[in-house]
Amino acid sequence: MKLYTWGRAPNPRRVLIFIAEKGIEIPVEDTGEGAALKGEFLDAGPHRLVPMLELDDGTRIGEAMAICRYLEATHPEPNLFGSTPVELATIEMWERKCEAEGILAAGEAFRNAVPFMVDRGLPGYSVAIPQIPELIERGRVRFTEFARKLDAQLAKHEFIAGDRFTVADITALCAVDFAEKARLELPTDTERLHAWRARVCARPSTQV
Ligand SMILES: N[C@@H](CCC(=O)N[C@@H](CS)C(=O)NCC(=O)O)C(=O)O
Repeated sequence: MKLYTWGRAPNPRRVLIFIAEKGIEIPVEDTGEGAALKGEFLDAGPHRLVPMLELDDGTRIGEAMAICRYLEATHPEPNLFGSTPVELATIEMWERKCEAEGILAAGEAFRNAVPFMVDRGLPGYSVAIPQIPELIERGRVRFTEFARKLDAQLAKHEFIAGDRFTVADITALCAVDFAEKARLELPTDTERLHAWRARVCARPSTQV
């Protein structure tokens, strides 16, 4: 088994933290080459994206959450996706929000701004996708809304999807840390979110 990653890119990091929480050993290959993924990795398909988990029989599983679900099924403890029906649904809801409103908002601000992402406005394409400078500000607005939503949720619970650490916290942390690279700041008045970040960053798994 092998996990393909790319430096500290946020989506592979979701899986790396998940693996560390589970205490699983999986060989990692960094597919980065300069500012892009290596050609031979892209040619092997099918998605032109990392993370990608390759099983011993050659099966390739893409999408961070698909990989994490596979690993949750093969290594059930500690549970990170929920146990009861309501917990499973709540964690899924928050994890999806953290990807859609957090990681993608930060990505919008990042990919449309940095020079090395010229013509790579969206990941995973073999054709040029031009940057759209207007999306930088939209990403900032979306990310700020997201931060306020998490802060309000943290008034009710210690963690994003309830009172224990789950995969939703992993995606939320990767979004918040990635936003920093996109020069998006957490609003100063989101004290609960700042405190949660410090709590989660103290976990050894998040040091990747
Ligand atoms: N929804 C996908 C997103 C994967 C993704 O966007 N990966 C980025 C790295 S964070 C990538 O492969 N980028 C390649 C590129 O920019 O060429 C997932 O959850 O795995």
